[in-house]
Amino acid sequence: MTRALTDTIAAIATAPGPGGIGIVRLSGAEARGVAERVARFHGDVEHPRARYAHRVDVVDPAPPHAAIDDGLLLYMPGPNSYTGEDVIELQGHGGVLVTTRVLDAVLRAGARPAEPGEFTLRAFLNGRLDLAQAEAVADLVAAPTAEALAAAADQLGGRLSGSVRDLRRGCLDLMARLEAEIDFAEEDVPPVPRDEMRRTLERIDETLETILAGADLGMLQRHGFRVVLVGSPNVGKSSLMNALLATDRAIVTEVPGTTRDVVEESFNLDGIPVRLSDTAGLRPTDDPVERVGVDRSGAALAAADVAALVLDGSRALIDADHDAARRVAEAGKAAIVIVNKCDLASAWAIEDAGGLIDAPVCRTSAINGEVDGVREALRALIGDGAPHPDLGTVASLRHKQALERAREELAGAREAAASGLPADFIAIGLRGAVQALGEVTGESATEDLLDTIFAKFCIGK
Ligand SMILES: Nc1nc2c(ncn2[C@@H]2O[C@H](COP(=O)(O)OP(=O)(O)OP(=O)(O)O)[C@@H](O)[C@H]2O)c(=O)[nH]1
Ligand SMILES: [Mg+2]
Repeated sequence: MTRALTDTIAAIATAPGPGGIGIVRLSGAEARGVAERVARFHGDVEHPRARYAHRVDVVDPAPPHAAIDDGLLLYMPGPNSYTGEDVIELQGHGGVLVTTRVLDAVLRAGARPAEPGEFTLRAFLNGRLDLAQAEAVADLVAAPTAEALAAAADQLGGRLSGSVRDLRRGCLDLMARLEAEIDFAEEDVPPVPRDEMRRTLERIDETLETILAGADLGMLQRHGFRVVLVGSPNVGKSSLMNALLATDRAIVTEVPGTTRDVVEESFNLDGIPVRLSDTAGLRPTDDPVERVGVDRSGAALAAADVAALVLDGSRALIDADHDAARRVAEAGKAAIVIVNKCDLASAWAIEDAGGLIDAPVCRTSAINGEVDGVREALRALIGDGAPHPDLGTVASLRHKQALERAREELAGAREAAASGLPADFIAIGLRGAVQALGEVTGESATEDLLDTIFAKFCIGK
């Protein structure tokens, strides 16, 4: 990705497809000049006024200036714009072709196509947003649940950034005092009292620990996880799928071997998007179609985060159940056992499930819609750490790892302090922590990191 901030970029900012309004956005020093080459103002207007909606005809920049669209032009001069640069929005009719033609006209008038996330990258590079806030823009757009949306809005508002900046400032302050102690040891600079330093380091570490305690839930709210229903034929996997989704998504019949393909759908588990897969019953078979289905069950099991082994409580366990249990155990991932058909008389004691596989067991009656046990078992796998309301939510692995690294570096500093090592040794850990914390908010982000982050954005954002 180029880092030239001097050129003027343009992209369609609205979603592809027909809509009420289609917006082409420009950003850069030439935004206004480019726009004036494709816009004919209504009335006696030569240059657009800042933050004013002008009625314009959008025309081809080349003679004979054929009309393309008519709409509104908005001019947001830098530095008080989204990107910090001069920004122009051309709002026209939201057809796919017309919006594409407006963009084409703007490009021929001197702008270049924006890369994915380049508007937000510029906002970051111009100090309008820090890195964690810029990442929240993408999270906000992609939020799969209300909880993920609230967390992204909170992060965009700067709560996590504020906490991390406070911690970084605390480390920087201590580091500066230690460096003064090192540099002016001969002079009258008093050493930093070690007790006070220890307390400060402890406080910073405790805050980091509190923030990180909510990270797993924060990340799950954003990315969700995959659960696969596996088991021998006819135990009620598809019925469970339908009951959990509260729809008739998967085909259910009394014939063993009904499901052939993997059926996937998402449901909301207390704000966490769960991708649920129903699979073909596992059994040896001569039917070539069913055999492909069984292979696909194996692939779905391999791709899942959690395996749910489904058993039929109303009939004795068969070889295929033992087989399925072995495959789940061998997959080596988090697992739960669902004993289904509990509305019927049980043919075996639920404790026997423990002999099959070491995993939490729940009982269901899919046919009666009684599947809360599955939700509870899945919820229990996640644990109960929750994001701290005042400190902000960690919702990305990148942030989690950077904060964990900061803790490790601080542990080094604390150890050095505890063993009475000279100030230089303590400063090394502090410097590492400052670096790691700065990766969250962007003070110490490398170009490669920025490229990776912004490449995941959509074009026009
Ligand atoms: N009594 C009772 N019957 C159930 C229950 N769940 C499913 N069934 C019945 O069991 C039979 C098989 O259900 P499915 O959901 O198709 O089972 P499956 O595990 O998806 O089967 P395959 O796709 O063939 O592997 C159907 O006749 C269902 O109505 C339940 O909780 N109680
Ligand atoms: Mg099925």
